Amino acid sequence: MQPSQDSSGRLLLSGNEAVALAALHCGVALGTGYPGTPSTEILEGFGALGGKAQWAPNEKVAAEVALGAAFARARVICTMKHVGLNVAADVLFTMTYSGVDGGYVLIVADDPGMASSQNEQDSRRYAEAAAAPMFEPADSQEAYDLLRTAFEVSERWHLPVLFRLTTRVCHSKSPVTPRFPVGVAPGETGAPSPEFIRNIAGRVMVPGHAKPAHKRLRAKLADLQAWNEAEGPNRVERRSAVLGVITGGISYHHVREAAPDASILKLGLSYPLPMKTLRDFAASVERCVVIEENDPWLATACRAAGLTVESKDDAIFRFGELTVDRVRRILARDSSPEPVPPRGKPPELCAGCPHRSSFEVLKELDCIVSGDIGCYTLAALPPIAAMDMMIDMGAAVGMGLGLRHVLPRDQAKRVVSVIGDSTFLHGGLPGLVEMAYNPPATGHVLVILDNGTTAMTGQQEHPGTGRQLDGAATYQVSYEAMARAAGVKNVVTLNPIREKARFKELLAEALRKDELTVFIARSPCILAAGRIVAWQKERQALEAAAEETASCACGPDCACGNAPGGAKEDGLEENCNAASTDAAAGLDKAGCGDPALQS
Ligand SMILES: Cc1ncc(C[n+]2csc(CCOP(=O)(O)OP(=O)(O)O)c2C)c(N)n1
Ligand code: SF4
Repeated sequence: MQPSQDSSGRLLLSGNEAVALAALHCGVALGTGYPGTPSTEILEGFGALGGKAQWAPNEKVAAEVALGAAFARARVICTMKHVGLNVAADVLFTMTYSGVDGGYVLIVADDPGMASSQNEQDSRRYAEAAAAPMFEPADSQEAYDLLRTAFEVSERWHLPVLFRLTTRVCHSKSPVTPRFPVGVAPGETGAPSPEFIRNIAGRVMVPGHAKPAHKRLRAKLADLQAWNEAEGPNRVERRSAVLGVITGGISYHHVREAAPDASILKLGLSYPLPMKTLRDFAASVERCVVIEENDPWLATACRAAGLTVESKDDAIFRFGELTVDRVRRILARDSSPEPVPPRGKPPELCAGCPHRSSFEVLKELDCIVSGDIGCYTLAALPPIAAMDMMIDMGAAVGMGLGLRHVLPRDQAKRVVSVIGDSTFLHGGLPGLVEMAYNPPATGHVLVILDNGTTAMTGQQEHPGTGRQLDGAATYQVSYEAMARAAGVKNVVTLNPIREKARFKELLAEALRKDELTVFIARSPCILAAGRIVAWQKERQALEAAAEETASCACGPDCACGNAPGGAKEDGLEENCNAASTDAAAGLDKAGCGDPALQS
């Protein structure tokens, strides 16, 4: 899919689309990430343009896959939303020490105002804490242009760099003049060819190697800061000598509209900060104001360096996105209460959504529900109101176990952990292992809501769907086999719509026992069902054709790939065992179990 250009060669692109196109034009060898609004369309767009793009089970794995590729001298992007950086933080804080051989741009999309997030954390703090350079484009053209600069910086200083977008930059469309004609060949992009060069001292971060690596990192940052002062992607726009504004990202455009006469220092590389440039600018105007969304990160850095700057009233403007009107109020030092926006219609689960039935059952049994993030979080709202807590991806399992460990027996027996399929694979698996390793005295019940997709973020594939980002068939993990392998004795798969009464009966029974039980509530997301059916039909036809030419001796459901009567391929034996174990237990492993999907 190629975007169309106007007569002057410009494209109308969102920030996410601009990054995807820039990634293609920079010769990115691999794009990896985990879905999360507002970042999701970057990887989907890169894949649609012909780039190699893939979803990882979570952001940490995505960042590690990207790191391996960058160790091999490739150009890579890794995408995630702001909270995903918490999951990837472990690798982030040490990969700045090791550095990279290729170009590594970790794209993180912040969500000031929490349009679709559980917090409004500010990723600029990660740049400083992990010592990772951070770029901050203000619009689609800058997103396109700065991605190349980010690769140049990453490759020159051998450092992974952060590329911070915010919701408005991600989703607003503005014109982009591409540097290359659309459809440029990867060989013409200037990207280095991947190659492995051994460097044990540089990549094995044991203390003896990490101590000098930390010193190298600080020296690189000092050098990069000098570059940022001299020729970094920052811009001084001279206008009024009275009012000067220091800003960056989308706030730049708000300032231009709110105060067209103000002089502006616009930052494009906001870490490490060009402190001399900031000082000179602040001294050149009578009144210098820092305008930034989220935390007072930039204002604090300016004040720590002894600059006299004004900033927003954090009691009001730290919360939510900035707008032109809010910037006008900040510049006018107006801290009067803001008008309360009209209440919109609260979101709700679709009619016919399988999560509805599951939560109706949980409600009817008066369960204490330790919940998680996904469409099903909407079950916390009236009229269902049957989820008692939700904090971060995967937390349902651990929080539920914690409740079970300390609550009085009568209450502990009502606790159930409920998690979506994508979320389970993202962050719930270690919780499952903990459940069997440190089982509460009352046992525990975990419900995995397998709707065959990552519905909340727009129906992305994941390792449980059997499809890759581009829809290509791949190995489909088995929740049933995972639960058993972790040590859970009772594993039940059912359809929460068709078998609602059975679900209620078996859940009540599981709550009475002091044992561990995992339910897989399997029924497809109504919006994704058509797509899943089409894919399953296609796959069944391909499998039938393949079976005509070759088949193993393991049975009809087997995916082991062995030739008839021949030797097993390495690593595939386990699939074979899992399939036969599930078949013996009468479980519906091959699909969602919904008749609509099996027609
Ligand atoms: C660390 C982190 N990464 C990404 C997200 C964005 N996100 C929220 S829920 C979710 C997955 C939802 O899928 P699933 O668990 O299958 O539930 P469904 O929406 O399909 O019901 C994602 C990717 C997030 N909130 N936190
Ligand atoms: S999109 Fe799918 S999972 Fe989400 S509420 Fe609708 S039917 Fe349910």
